[in-house]
Amino acid sequence: MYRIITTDGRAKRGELTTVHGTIQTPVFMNVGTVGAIKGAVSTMDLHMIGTQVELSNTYHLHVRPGDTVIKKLGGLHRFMNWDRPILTDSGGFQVFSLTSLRKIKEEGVYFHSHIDGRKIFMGPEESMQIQSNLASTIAMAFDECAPYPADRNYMVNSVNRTTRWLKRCKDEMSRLNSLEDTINPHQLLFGINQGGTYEDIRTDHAKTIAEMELDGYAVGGLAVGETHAEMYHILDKVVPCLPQDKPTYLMGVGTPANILEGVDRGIDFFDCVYPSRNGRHGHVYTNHGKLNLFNARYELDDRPIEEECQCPACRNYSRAYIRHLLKAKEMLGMRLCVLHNLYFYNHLMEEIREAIEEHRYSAFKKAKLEGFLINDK
Ligand code: PRF
Ligand code: ZN
Repeated sequence: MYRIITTDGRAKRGELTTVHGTIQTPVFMNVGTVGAIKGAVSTMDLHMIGTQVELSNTYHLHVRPGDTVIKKLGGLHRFMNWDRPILTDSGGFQVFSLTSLRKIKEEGVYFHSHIDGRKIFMGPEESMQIQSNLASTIAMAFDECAPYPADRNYMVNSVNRTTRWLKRCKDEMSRLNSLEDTINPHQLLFGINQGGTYEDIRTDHAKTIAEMELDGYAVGGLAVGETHAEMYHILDKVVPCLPQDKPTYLMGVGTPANILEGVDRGIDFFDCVYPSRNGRHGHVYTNHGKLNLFNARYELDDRPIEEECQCPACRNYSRAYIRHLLKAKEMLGMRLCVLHNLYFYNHLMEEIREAIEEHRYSAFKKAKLEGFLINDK
């Protein structure tokens, strides 16, 4: 059940109530592709840094350890010891970005595993069955994220197939949710809008899926090579075509600036590997831009990464110490940077929610964006 608490311009402050608790939106989901946040971050850590939703991947967990194994162990929540909401991506994106020798057919996709090369088939039904076995809170529809750029003819065919796949996802999900041995019979299904940067294909598709009464609506196929201006333009056109009483999700996005702009265009859910990936490389976010802790200027810097930050890294350690850990290749160095970055994103979302509640989002966004530029000049 999704409820809008208040709005400020197009920005929405809402909440989505699920069987695993209520999600305050706008929210940033923390990415744990294989059921673990990269950088040796535990679910105990996630509680400490304010994570609301964990995101895992259908394709990865199907390949290893296997969704049937996870089902036997009580589902993904129990397996990874995380009791708050989990969103699983459908495999639609990962199959296209990770695997080789793919063949896309009407029934689904034939491809080779990126782990051992074995042949796998995944279609809408298989994706729903795997996500039902994982028993995530929110399942994503099986879609094709078309390459960028793709010609118009390719895009029309791809999007039409994604629409037919979505109908099959919906049917299969309602069948699975009514089975006796389903771990989470209340699993939600989000549909995914596609269409690249073709405005008319996008909006036509959005209107079509808007009528399918899904639990939420994602905008996929963005942040795949187009400019930020193109991405924002598509959001300007597409979000108004999606149901206003359902949550929206901008998949795989993005930088703190992208999130501020997405919220401003009515987006409720975000996810991205940036905070964990950058953290593993010693790149940390601050309100004054990103820092590279490998830089020699931090050798004797006794200050925390960010003065006011309440994360476990900033409350206990200096830039100089974390830099030393990174250079000595001690795992703790990476871990502290990832914890700081995820805390930074989660905390940014908290500030965003507060700004919308107080109807000062526009000024808040402007001040944040100006701050981010300071170190990047
Ligand atoms: N589809 C799915 N997952 C995704 C995407 C998509 O288009 C993207 C695109 N940025 C990220 N993750 N299923
Ligand atoms: Zn910090």
